Amino acid sequence: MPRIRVLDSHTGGEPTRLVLDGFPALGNGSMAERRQRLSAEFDHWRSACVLEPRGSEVLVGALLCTPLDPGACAGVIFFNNTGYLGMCGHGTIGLVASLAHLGRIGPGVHRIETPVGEVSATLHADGAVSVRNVAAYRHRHAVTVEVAGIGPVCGDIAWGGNWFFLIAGHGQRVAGDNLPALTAYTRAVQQALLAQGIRGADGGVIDHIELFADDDRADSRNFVLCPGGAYDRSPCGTGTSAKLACLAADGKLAPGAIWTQASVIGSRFEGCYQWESTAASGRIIPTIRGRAHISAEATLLIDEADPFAWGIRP
Ligand code: PYC
Repeated sequence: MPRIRVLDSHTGGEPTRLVLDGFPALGNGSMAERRQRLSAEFDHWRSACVLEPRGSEVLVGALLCTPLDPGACAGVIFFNNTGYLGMCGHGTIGLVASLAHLGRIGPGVHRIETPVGEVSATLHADGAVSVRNVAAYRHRHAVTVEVAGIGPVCGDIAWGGNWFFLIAGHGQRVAGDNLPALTAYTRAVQQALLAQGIRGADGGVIDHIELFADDDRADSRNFVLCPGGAYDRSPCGTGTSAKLACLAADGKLAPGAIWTQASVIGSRFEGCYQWESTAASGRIIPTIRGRAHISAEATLLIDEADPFAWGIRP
């Protein structure tokens, strides 16, 4: 019977299931090549791991891989209920906390290979983790999309390791007791962007939608819709990176200044940035700091006689 050994954690409420072993071998290519192979040949391993009955739409999976560069500490491929992610900030914080829990790493700086490039993570002595993300940038400012049942919605398109549509003027109440309305609103925007062919710079689908509001204990509170319809319980590491890129482009946050981003459930990340080269490039290197907690050590069993052995697939 196939067995998959996993370590579960959550980062600000958003879960990460780290796959330690049991997945098929994916070769020795880059993380982008291995992600492509996982998706094309072994996608049922993803669904077995994160879909019901073992998982849920909220869960993000992280396949631990041997890095190409022996100097890196790990490679990782992130996935969710509908497919694969580029980078994942909360997941990287979970990965680092998990490797520390296993005694595989200690405090210090660790390089990690992802499908969209290398990131580095600092495990601090107090257990917090800072992720120095891939370069983030705003692709388009003030894009208006016509949304069925809502009307025109204006937002920025930015890359933070995934593609985001960031909306400030939405008229929604960004609060934990308003989740169905926030989900319906952002789902409608996500579908409108797709239907109208509004995409990222590389033609990538804009599959994360982010709403912003004021917060008493942070610089901002967000609601982030993830590609598969769940909302991010954390403030979203790649979403906060995209936000920092927009703040930098608007001249609203200086390099090195701390931005505290709260999630819709009140968990928080701290973010700051440096220009990648010059301000004129518009590209920033974001750093996101947060904390993860380990929630389970488990072995998933795949019983071929189980009609839902590979997950309840749509
Ligand atoms: O933290 O970057 C993130 C993330 C992406 C999707 C869910 N969390």
